[in-house]
Amino acid sequence: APRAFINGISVVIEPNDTILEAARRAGIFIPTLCEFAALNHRPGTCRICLVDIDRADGGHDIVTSCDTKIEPGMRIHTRTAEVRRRQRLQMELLFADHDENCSSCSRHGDCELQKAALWVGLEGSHISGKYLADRREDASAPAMRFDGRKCIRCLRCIEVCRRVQGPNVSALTLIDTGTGAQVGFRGADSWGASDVCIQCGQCSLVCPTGAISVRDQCCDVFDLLDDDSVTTVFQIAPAVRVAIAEAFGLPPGTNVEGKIVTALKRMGADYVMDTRWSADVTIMEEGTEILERLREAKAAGTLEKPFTYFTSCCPGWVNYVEKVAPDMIPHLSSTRSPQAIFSALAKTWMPKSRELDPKSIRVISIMPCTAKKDEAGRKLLERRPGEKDTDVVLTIREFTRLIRRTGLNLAELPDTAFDTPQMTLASGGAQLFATTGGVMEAALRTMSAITNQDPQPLPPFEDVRGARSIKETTVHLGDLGDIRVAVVHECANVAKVIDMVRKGTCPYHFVEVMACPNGCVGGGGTPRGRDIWKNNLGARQSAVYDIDARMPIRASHENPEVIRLYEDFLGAPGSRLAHELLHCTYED
Ligand code: HC0
Ligand code: SF4
Repeated sequence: APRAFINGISVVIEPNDTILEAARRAGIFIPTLCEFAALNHRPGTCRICLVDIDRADGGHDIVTSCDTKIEPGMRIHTRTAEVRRRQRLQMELLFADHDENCSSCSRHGDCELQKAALWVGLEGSHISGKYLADRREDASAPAMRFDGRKCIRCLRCIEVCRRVQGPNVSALTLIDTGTGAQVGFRGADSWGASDVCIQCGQCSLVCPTGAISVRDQCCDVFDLLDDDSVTTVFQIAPAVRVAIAEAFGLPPGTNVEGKIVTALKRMGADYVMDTRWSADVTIMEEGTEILERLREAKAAGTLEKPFTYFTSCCPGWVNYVEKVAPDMIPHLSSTRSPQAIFSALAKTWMPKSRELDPKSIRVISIMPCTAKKDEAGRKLLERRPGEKDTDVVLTIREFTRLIRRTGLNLAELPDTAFDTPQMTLASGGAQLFATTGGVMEAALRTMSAITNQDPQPLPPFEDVRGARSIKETTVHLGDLGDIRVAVVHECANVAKVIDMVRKGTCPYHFVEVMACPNGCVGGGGTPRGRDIWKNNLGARQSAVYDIDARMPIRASHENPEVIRLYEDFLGAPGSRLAHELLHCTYED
C-alpha cells in the first residue's frame, strides 16, 4: 500500500484520503474545529487543522489537512513553529469576532472552542471581541435559542438540519456575506417565525459553541420545588435512563433509573413517576384506534389499498406534518403522546384517587427531546384556555445542570425505586418507545395479542429493530389478515413514504415516525459529543432492548396499572372520557 510520513511516522494511504483522515487512522492528533466526522462535514472555515508539507525545492507548504489529499511519499509535520504560530493566529481571529463571555455561556465547561484554544496553545487573545460584527440573539422559538455572537460559522447546524430532517425542513441557512455572514432562518426573520423548523434540537447537538442552545428552564423547576403549596410530579421519559450516563462519566447506555429517582428525591420532589406507564396507555388508545380503522377498512373492502396511519407521539414529527406536509394531518393518529397523556392523567385521575388538590399539582417532565417543550405549550392540548397539563419540560442536558446545581454527582448516588406503581408500573413494550421501531413493536405486541386471541408466546418483531432508516414488516392480525407496517427515523427519510401516500401507492397500513436519529435515544436534548453517532446511540439502543427483555410484563395490555386506570376512571380505551383527555387534534 502507498505510504506517506507524518511527523516521521510512516502511515498507510487509502484511496481519496485527506491528510487528516490518514493521520487519524494512524492515531496522530491534528486539532480541528469546524470539521464533524459523523456528518462527513469539513467546510474548511476554521483553518485550525493546519499542517506543514515539505516541498521538493526545500521549501514548505502550510495547508489545511481536512481538505488536502495525501500523496504517496509526502512528508508532513503537524507541530512546526510556523504551524503553531498560524493556528494561534487563526484562533485569535475567531475570538476577535466572538463574545467571550464564558461564565454565563450555555456551553460553560463543555466548549469545543475552548478546547481548540487549548490544543493550539493560545496565549491570551489580545483582540478578543474587538471586531464583533452586528450579530443577532434570538429567543423567539419555543425550545431553541440562538446567539450569533457565539457563532464561529462552522456550518454544522445547517448541514445536520438539512441531512437529518431533509430539504423540506432545512430551516437554517447562511445569510449576509463577507465579515457579516451569519447563520439565519430560511424564509423567516426569527427562529420563532420559521415555518419549517420542527424544534428537534439536532442543531444544538452539533454546535461547537454556545451559539445554538436550548431554552433553560432549570430555575422554573427550582421555583416549583421551593414552593410549599405545590405538589411536584416528575415524569421520566423512556430514553432518559439510558441516555444520561455519559454526562456523569459512566459508560454510554448504563441504566441509571434508580439514581435519577434518588437525585430528584434529594431535590425535594414530591412524586417521581414514569412516562413508560403512559406509553402503555398510548398503546391502548392508539392500538384501539388503529384496529378500529382497519376493521372499518375491512368492512368497506379497502384493506388492500391502505389508508396509511402515522404515529403521533414524536413532537418533531407532528411539527413536520403540520408545517411541511399538512395534507398528512388526516393520516396522523389522534392519540396524544405519552408525555401529554401522563400529564392529563396526573391532573385528573391522580388527584381524584389520592385526594390531592388538583390545583396544587405541577407536572415536570424530564425528556431527551427539545420539541417536547414545544408540545407542552400546544393550545390544542389545553383542557381550559391557558391551562397546560405539562408545566415544565427539561431536556437531559438541563436535568444534568439541575443535578450539578444541586451539588450531586449522579454516578455516585444510590438507587431509589419510583414512588408508586400507580402511573409508574410499565411493560417492556413501553421501554422500547425510546428507540426507533419501539412504538411499533409495542403496538404490534398488543394488537397481535388482541386480534389473534393468543397473547402468548410473544411473537418476535425483529424486522422493526435496529437502526436502518426505513424498516418494514408484515404481521398477521387475526381476521384482519396480513397488515403491512413501516418504521422511519429522521424526517429526511419520511419524504418517500409521504410521496407514496400522495400518489396512492403506499403499501403500509401503519407507519411509525421519529424525527431524531435512532429515535428518542438520539434526541436533541441528549448529552453532546463529537462521536455520539458513532459510539453512543448504538449503546443506548442496545440498553433499551436489554431492559425490555428483563421486564416481567412485556405488553401494554397486560399492565395491571393500565387495566386499573380503565376500570377505575376511563371505562374503556376510546371511551368518551378517554377521547377528551387522551386524544387531540392538529393545527392546519
Ligand atoms: Fe420519547 Fe415518548 S418515547 S417521544 O422518544 O411516544 O421525548 O424517551 O418520552 O411522549 O414514552 C421522548 C423518549 C418520550 C413521549 C414516550 C413517545
Ligand atoms: Fe433544524 Fe431541528 Fe435545528 Fe430546527 S431544531 S433548525 S429543524 S435541526
